[in-house]
Amino acid sequence: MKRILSGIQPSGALTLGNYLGAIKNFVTLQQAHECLFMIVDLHAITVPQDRLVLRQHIKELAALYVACGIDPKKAHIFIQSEVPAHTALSWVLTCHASMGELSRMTQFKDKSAKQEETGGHISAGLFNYPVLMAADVLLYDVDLVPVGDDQKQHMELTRDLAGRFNSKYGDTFKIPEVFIPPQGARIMSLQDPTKKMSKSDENTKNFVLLTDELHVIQKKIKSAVTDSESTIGYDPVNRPGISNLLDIYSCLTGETIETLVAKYEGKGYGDFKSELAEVVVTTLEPIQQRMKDILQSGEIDDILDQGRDAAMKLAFKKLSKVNHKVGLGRKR
Ligand code: ATP
Ligand code: LTN
Repeated sequence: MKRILSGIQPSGALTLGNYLGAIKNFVTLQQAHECLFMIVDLHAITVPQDRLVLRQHIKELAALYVACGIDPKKAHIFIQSEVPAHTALSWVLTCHASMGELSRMTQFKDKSAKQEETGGHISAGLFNYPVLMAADVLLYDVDLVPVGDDQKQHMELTRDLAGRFNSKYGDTFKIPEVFIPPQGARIMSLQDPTKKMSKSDENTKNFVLLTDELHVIQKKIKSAVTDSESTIGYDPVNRPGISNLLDIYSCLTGETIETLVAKYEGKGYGDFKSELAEVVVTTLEPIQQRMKDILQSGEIDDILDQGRDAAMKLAFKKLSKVNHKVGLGRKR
């Protein structure tokens, strides 16, 4: 049985992009694999966070995992900061990563530019972000890491660091494969379909949040940017708006793009968007209801305790091996 691990930052309510690019695949993968799903709060603090809001987001993300269909009996759900081995391994890996390779990370370039624009400082944590992500993965002998398209470069770095460590100290880390879903890996912004849908976007019309009120979801989908043509067609380069909406529709219903294009032949954007809005609402309504129930029931703390204990055992073993290989501490 293969081992799968992934994580999401509790940096805000999740978008439809996070759902289609990540969580939906986690739910499928848990059926046949051993899974670990994290709430990566240490990654979230690489940019400023309000402490009370962060705490709230951590709990909500845990509840959302379960509400979306992750079964705590099949998968371990845990909070990254509750397993200290993540930061410990991250330090050792930091000492094996180069400034040059970390400077080339496009997410660092984008996020640091954004911090600069808004007058915020650029933390060293933001620079080291990908090394912490590598530690998250390498602690657990993971086979497969399901992520959206934007995390490809970080996963390449993870593989490089693992390979480098193995050749210096002998076989220590399993080199993980990355799983980018064939569809839904890059859901685009609703108002600017040339950039990815992101939960930290200032313009709330650019994304649908999984927790948005249903009438707000309807409105956001109906006012999504398309183009001046009048047919429903798929051409991501020349017609990114309608193509993005077709991707969302297809991911949610399982109908192929060709089927959808045929289904809407002779119909206009108005009909298409209304029906897509209905599809999104039908998917999200039960998730929202389950999330409320889970938060009210208080069951999430037990789930997170169990997840932490299971993760801690695995992680401690790997960390001890690494420390020994590097020559840290004492020999007993
Ligand atoms: P932020 O905007 O705060 O940096 P994010 O949503 O880009 O956050 P995460 O919350 O860490 O980043 O992402 C969790 C998962 O969702 C990752 O696997 C990421 O690749 C995926 N993801 C994020 N945005 C999209 C998107 N627009 N389309 C598909 N997958 C996405
Ligand atoms: N950087 C990732 C979140 C993340 C992650 C991980 C994903 C942190 N650690 C380990 C997979 C495996 C992102 O999606 N922004």
